[in-house]
Amino acid sequence: MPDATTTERALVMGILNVTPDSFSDGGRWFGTGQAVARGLELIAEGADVVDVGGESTRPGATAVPVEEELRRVLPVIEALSPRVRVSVDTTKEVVAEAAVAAGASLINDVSASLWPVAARCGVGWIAMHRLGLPPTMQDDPRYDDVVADVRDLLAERARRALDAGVGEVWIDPGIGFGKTVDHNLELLARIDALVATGHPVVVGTSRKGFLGALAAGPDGTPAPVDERLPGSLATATWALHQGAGMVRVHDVAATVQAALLVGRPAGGASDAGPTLDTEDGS
Ligand code: HH2
Repeated sequence: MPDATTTERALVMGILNVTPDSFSDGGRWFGTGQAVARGLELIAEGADVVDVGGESTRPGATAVPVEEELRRVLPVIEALSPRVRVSVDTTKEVVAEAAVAAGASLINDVSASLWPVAARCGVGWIAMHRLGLPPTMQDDPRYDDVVADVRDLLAERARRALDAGVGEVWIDPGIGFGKTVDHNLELLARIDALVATGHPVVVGTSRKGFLGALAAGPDGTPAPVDERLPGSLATATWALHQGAGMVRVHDVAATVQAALLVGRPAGGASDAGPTLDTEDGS
């Protein structure tokens, strides 16, 4: 399976929400068959990791019982994990453990608290920052210094995970999780500060609300989710340019193209990739 050190470009994690209520694609891949088919599409588009989640974390989302979350994600993980690296997007210990038994090798943890499970199961762990919980996290979030606060919390969690024996620890600023538009932009402008901790960094901006707000129409209506690809791609590219090792996205093919460009050495084509001369001379 590829990792950040062996591929020529940063990694692209494709989002697979097996939920009826996710903010951008809720209900589209809710059945197991639909979800597996979508996962195969993400693989065909070039996803290095497919992130399977059975509980929406969008602002205002309600919690899903364990049994229901297991029912949603396990068959999808079993079907996809022989073909691609699978992460499980969960905050529940029981779900994380069962997902690993079903084939997941990375725990994507928006609560930044499941490192003991990752240590016990011998898998990788993503620690994401959030302030508050989904039902209320967008109600007036405040920080002393958002970049320093997020970086310090993540560095502390990463250190604990490494001390506990987790071999692969990623950190993620948690764009949109208890953050205003300005907080998100400040964090995006300082991804380099997270990279400087020495831990590999994941960033997820794909189709998120702040992109809709920034691209609002003249009457202030946010751009709809299916019109947020330009902002999604721009912010993913921006994060990669500052050294992020992985981006979590809905639009995998477009992001893989961006990742290839950002990874290309300045001043010419790399030996490893296709040349920049094309048949149509462009
Ligand atoms: N964002 C979401 C969910 N999981 N995990 C990481 N590591 N980083 C993120 O930024 C992140 C995440 C929210 O996006 P999405 O999965 O598309 O929506 P929903 O939570 O509504 O299912």
